[in-house]
Amino acid sequence: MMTLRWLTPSSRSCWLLIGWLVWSRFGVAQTLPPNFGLATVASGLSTPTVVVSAPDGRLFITEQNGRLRVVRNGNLLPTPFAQLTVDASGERGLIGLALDPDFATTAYLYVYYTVPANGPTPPHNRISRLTAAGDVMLAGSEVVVLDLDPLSGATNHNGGSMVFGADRKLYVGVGDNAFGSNAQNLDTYLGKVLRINPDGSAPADNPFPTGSAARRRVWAYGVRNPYTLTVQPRTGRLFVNDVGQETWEEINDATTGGLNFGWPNAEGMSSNPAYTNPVYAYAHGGGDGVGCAITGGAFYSPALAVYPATYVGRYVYQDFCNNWLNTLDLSGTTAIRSAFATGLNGYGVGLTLGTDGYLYFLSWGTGALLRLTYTGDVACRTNQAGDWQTAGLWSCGQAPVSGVRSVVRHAVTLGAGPPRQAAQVNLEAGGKLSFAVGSQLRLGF
Ligand SMILES: [Ca+2]
Repeated sequence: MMTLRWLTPSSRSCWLLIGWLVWSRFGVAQTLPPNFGLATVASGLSTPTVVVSAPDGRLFITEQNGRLRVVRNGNLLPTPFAQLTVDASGERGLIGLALDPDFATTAYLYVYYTVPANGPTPPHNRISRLTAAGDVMLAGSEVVVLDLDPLSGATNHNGGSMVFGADRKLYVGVGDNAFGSNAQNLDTYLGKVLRINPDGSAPADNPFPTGSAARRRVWAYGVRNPYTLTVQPRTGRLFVNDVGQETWEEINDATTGGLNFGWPNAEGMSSNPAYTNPVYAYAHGGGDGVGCAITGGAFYSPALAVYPATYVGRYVYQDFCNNWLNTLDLSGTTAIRSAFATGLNGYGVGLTLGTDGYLYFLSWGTGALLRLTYTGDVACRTNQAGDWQTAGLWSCGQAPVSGVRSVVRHAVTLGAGPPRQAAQVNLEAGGKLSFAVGSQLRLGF
């Protein structure tokens, strides 16, 4: 087993974690809700760190060693998209990836990786922009966006997560480099969530618009190892999963700029009004709902839901050591946790929503890309306005027709006029029809 240092504060904890992992992998069966399962999409990855879904359906995967890989039509392409030169010691390496909001036209990708030491110059983390030429990087296309602080000898707490906000700014999670005091110092990038323009410059409307280069790019501070960031579709709310030290894993709402999340002076819930508490925190320990490191989170808010409606809108998150997925309902004032899956493949990271409506994550331990499958009802909805009998109208590629054995699980209202001339289909919230695989759908007229 490779190092677990990225997630563990001490060697003592490390051995405790290994104990949990052994217990988890060999003593606990995989449990998932009815009709859910795990499918291995790709294997043979080398310490995968992030998976991102492109609008064309491809999945881009970073490997810690600097390789960027592509999965197309369910196949891991043998030729890497790119091989970056990185320092991959400890938790360093190629550990972040975001696609340009206009990727379909710009072909820009943004990566976060550790530049190796160069003579007396220490290693540091870097954000660069790459340009795709099909399934490989356009040669010579790397443009450095931002170089972060020189790193100390500590190889852990590098963060690396990057997401574009609804404001088209790039948000970047940067770890504290294992020195907690960095997180409260606004004049270093370390221990922060940054907000930058895609060219690396500081937006004028950032919360600290004057001062040092770092200060002008700080969006949120007081974080330890903000391993993953997530933007909620439609609302644009920004959530930060901060890996904790000894006791708590945090999910923080960083939608508002300038917040201080307390590290290293507070962890988990604090009574100090200077610090913003997490919207949810879970304790360290063994079992479902507790763990050692929050390594992924994604809103299940797809264009096309392929899981049951009860999951739509939920925040799904994962723990590295205890191999579970839980969900949060964040729609109210208090986050409501629900159990979901336990005993999953080893050491999950990088939970993300695919454009196909499925959740994906990486098994850091086994080098696999996994898809959370659902084999119950399939979802079918209209993907454009038009005649309901046009097959291309329906996301499932199958025109619902009057017939037998039909199941309608969600009401649908057709526009006025004879069915064949119905020009508008109004769907319920969530816009979904569901019916059993292979059945035909009768619309009730
Ligand atoms: Ca905190």
